[in-house]
Amino acid sequence: MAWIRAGSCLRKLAIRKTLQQGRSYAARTGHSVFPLQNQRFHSSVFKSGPESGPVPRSVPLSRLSDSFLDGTSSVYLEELQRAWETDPNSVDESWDNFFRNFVGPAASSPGLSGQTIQESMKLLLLVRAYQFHGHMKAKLDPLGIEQRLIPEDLDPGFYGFGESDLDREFFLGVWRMSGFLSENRPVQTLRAITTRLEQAYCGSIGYEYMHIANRDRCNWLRDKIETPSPTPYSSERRQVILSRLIWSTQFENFLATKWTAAKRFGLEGGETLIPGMKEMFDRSADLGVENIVIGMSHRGRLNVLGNVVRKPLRQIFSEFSGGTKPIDEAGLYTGTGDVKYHLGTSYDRPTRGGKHIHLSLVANPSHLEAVDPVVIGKTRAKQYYSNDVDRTKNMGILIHGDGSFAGQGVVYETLHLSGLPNYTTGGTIHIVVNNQVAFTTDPKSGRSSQYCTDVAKALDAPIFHVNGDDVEAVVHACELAAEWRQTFHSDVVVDITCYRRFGHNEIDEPFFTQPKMYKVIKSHPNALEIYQKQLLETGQVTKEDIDRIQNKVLSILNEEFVASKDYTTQKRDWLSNYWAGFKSPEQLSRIRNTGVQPEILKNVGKTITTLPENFNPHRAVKKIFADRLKMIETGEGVDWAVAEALAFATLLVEGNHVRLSGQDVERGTFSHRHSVIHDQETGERYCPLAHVMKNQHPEMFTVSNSSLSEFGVLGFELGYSMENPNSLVLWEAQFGDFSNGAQVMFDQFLSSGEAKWLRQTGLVVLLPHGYDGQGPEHSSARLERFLQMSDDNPVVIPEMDPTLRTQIQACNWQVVNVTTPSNYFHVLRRQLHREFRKPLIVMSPKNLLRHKECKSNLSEFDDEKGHPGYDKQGTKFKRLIKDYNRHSDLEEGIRRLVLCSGKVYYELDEQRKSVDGKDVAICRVEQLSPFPYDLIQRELKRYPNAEIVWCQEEPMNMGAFAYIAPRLATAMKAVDRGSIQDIKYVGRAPSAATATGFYGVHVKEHSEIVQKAMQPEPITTPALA
Ligand SMILES: Cc1ncc(C[n+]2csc(CCOP(=O)(O)OP(=O)(O)O)c2C)c(N)n1
Ligand SMILES: [Mg+2]
Repeated sequence: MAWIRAGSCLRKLAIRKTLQQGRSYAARTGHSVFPLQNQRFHSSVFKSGPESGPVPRSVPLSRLSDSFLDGTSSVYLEELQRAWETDPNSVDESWDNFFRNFVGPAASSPGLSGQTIQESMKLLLLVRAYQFHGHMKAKLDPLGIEQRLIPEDLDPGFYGFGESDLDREFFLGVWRMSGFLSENRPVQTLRAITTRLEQAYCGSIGYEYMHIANRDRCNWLRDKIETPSPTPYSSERRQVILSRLIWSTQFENFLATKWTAAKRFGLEGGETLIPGMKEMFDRSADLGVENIVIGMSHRGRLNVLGNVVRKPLRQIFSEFSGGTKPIDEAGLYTGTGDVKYHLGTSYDRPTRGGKHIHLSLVANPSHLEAVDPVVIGKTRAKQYYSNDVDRTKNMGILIHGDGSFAGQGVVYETLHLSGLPNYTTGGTIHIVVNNQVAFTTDPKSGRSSQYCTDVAKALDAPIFHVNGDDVEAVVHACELAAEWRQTFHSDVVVDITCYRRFGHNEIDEPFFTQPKMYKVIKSHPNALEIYQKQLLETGQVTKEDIDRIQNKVLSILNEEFVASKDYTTQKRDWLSNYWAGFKSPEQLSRIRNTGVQPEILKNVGKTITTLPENFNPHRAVKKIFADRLKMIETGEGVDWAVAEALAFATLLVEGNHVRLSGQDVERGTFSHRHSVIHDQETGERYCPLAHVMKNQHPEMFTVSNSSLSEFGVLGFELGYSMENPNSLVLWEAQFGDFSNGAQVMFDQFLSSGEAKWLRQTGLVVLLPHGYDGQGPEHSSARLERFLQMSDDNPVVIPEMDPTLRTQIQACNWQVVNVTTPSNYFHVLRRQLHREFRKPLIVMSPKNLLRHKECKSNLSEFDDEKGHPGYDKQGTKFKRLIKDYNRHSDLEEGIRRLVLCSGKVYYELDEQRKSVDGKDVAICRVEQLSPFPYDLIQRELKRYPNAEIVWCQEEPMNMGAFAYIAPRLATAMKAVDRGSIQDIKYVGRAPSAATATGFYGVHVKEHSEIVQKAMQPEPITTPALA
């Protein structure tokens, strides 16, 4: 026991020196040992001092005799041993093993040495330290310039072991732990132990997994990591790996020589990503994966497109030469296009194992990491549509940069979706192309964490850091990640530590900011050179083999380059799969009615308003459902929530998938939806819409509360919506203004995705909006922003004839502010009852959810001739609701036409009633964008003498005014009803904040607005120019 304390500093130094010489402790340049301040080792344990006893003579444990065991033994151990001798099953398995190995079956031994126990425990701590911190010593940086501190607990001297102990045998025990400690080799020399630990944990791969709380998962990893000699790759495999690395390297070289000044964000310095990905995909395919959805940013994207996804090289080269825009051709919508390193694509790719795997690379904007949740949502949708219940056939892969992985919040938001029942995809594989720089920023200025991947530790995801110069290590880590994902169905990270050979892009000068790093890079051989040399030296390949592959690759690249000159863009692939038959923005799509047969309405209506017997809802909920049933039975007073549920139910009956997600959407922020109800006694949940049909697929209707994220969840739903057009996918914000946390999704994807990438989505976004005196942060969904992004032309009236109209198709999205339950029903159904898909932004109501006037009759939902809303085409969404007074086609006596949108209508109408304003007409613009020119003109003609007023509750610099004014003026001009100066504005004054925080002020402002809109005298607002 005493000798353990004799571990002096001198001894520590000696042992380090010896081990370094033996290369088993080969510390990397710049490594130094640092004290583990926060480790719980008491330093005195390792101190030498006058009280230290003599160092005992080493006795190999394997030659221990009974006499040795005569030494001191603890009472505890003796008792344990006695118990074991009586019944070996009465002690823990590890002790059983211990005694069997050290004491043998003979029951005569008097006890065990306390020294043996102490040493074993210290060795266990050493093993544990390697499992925890071995990665800190791993050789991860190809450039060798990274300064890392090696934790002190990786030093055997830290535990008191000295040089003389190296060849002494120690008892390590046999533990219920996989890997190193499970091999039934309880006795090993210290040298053997540390060599094994160094090989396992401190080579080209640094493993971080000890943060994972699950023992089985850790054991699985230990099994893989601590195997004594990982099976080396066969020479055939090595040739494949070599060939893949040659493809990766030559691809960049080729682009660099042909287009010297083009930006391509090359992969040079990280070329091993390509063989890594390919091997990962092959392994995944072997393990059952059929579909992979990939998201990645600029770095190496072209290389991935060409070499992994197998986008035809001639097409990539043609795009480099600027020949992307196809010749205008009827029906061939080209949109605005995007730069080549943002485009997406999908292909079937054969795998090494002879299978096929479908790969889709999702188009993405420049905004780093924004595509992450989109990829995950799309993957989840694929799983739904392919009935991939255990989520093993469809997988998402995200490739990140080191700077963006650490810096962008959406990474965290996406990671946190990974384990949620309605969002999980059974694990995403994350690969970080960690080139140790972000544009010009060093890691030390870009993150506070040690690794750029530390964010993933929140998830219990294993993280494999791998030296990007060691292609076989990269391949190994990638394969291991694939195995992890298919085994545990959870996220995993491969962090490829590499470098960036050139500047951020090819025309950028990296020496300006990273002179020392680039001095090293300049003379650093690339990964291919390193691998070739290694294979040649070990005789794995011949020079001829290498030349043959190099020449073959080069000749294919040249052939494709020649072919690219004649390459013409094929008809775009955006209508693939489920989208076949859908119309592009330039093709006419029939306008369909959205009314539903009355019997269907009644039937589904009853189903969704009836709760199972024996279910004990909350008293208030019971009443709500009783009221709902009455609405269906009487056909009167249908409210907002029932209208929405009817839209969902009827779409389900028609075979569509409906998915609504967002914060608290199950009950509804305003306690109006109650789409999931909870038994007050058992806590059981019941979702009426999940039982509209017999044997309805449990996910066919999905409503789900989400994590408290806007960016991540909206992105997820967007990705989900893009997979299959026969789905109504909705995201609801808690309050509309919170959606600005997801602004990138609106700006980069929803409003412009179709134009840039030719991908359609019918995603519905519900944004609670309206001025109720709740203050600046709960009033406005920032309608003006959505309208500002609408691309309908304010000065040109498009074809509005119902049989020829393509106005909505040609526009980027629809923005509505609907005022009746039935119109809400129709606008939702319209999303699917058309031959194209378009995002729909809904300013959804708050106080209208319970407003006594905001009700519809069931007859407004059906398609019965003669029922309200039925016209020549049937019952449809009303883009504009005319005044409810039965005005004829010409009303010369109306002195004012008030145009408005949203719930202010009810307040205006109330005021009109109170002042008996019979000479005022109020029209509701339900669809703000694209602007309903035809219907506006119809109303302008109906009231030829009316003063034209736009009334809104938002401040003048917000709301719809700036959008409406030029379009209304265009409509007026076309029917000779004046110009923009003739538009009168009634609404709040311009303001910095969206609303007042003082309720009294709100009430005053509100009454001024409605009074002004109904005042008998003409309205005098300063004219717009
Ligand atoms: C959200 C966002 N902010 C800023 C940028 C500008 N930008 C483009 S690349 C880049 C550096 C990215 O570094 P890293 O993630 O390490 O990837 P690398 O280029 O090194 O592969 C920056 C800041 C961007 N594209 N997106
Ligand atoms: Mg980087």
